[in-house]
Amino acid sequence: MRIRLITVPYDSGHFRDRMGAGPEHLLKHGLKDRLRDAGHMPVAANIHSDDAFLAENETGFGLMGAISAEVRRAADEAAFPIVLAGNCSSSVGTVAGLAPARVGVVWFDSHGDFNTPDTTPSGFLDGMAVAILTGHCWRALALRVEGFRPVPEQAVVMVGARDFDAEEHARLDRSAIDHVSETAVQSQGAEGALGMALEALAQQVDGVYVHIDLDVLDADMAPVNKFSTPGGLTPEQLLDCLEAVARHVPILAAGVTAFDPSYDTEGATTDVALKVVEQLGRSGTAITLPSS
Ligand SMILES: [Mn+2]
Repeated sequence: MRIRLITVPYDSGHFRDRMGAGPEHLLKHGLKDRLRDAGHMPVAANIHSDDAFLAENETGFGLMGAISAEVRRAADEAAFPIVLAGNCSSSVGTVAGLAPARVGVVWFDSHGDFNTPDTTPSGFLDGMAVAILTGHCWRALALRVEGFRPVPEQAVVMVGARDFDAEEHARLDRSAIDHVSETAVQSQGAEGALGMALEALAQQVDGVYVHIDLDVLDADMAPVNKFSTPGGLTPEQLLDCLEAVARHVPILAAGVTAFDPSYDTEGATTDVALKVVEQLGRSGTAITLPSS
């Protein structure tokens, strides 16, 4: 399979800083060779902002537009797009690039990313990524990302989220987003915990975007960033979950985000991240999108 590795080395508009260092770290640690060894043809496409002054929101939404264009390019060449990004808000660009396909979202993350500008305690744009995707906020800027249409809440399955802000949690409870906890995965296994939610998703969409904020992993086993929390999925559970997704619904694109290599003092997280991308290589579906 042709794989378009789209790297977005930014965190909150900062180039190669903090989680913005993750994408190139994975390339340096042999990501392309691993994919080649598995029989794929990886092509790296590096996204850079040409903003004269880098600013979180302006640069962030500009990057989403560039990601959308790269994902469309992947579809044109029947390649599977994997976006390696500092930020979870990259998801908006990836989903936009898959238009006009009806796209669902499977969202792995220790956080809900479901704040809005009016509920966020931090102001961090990434804490709003799912809210942007589902059309709850930042609508004007999101609609400027070519191809973007809000994803219906009922086409979103959230897996492993365990660290919420109070108002964010209330918003999530009121929404139609399906939330599968890490404890459900741990007690029922990936298929048992996710099977029904994925079947429901498969009924509604042409395929899914799989978002892997690596901090869905248990921080004690694989520290990912300053927001990592203990009690999450083990590496094996995450890989099992990705296999389960692929059994039920075509994976049209994937994103691997939020990895700050400075937290990975033992190399454990790098190892899991490489395995996750390998698993995505096995699971992905390279599609040719109908032209809109
Ligand atoms: Mn996130």
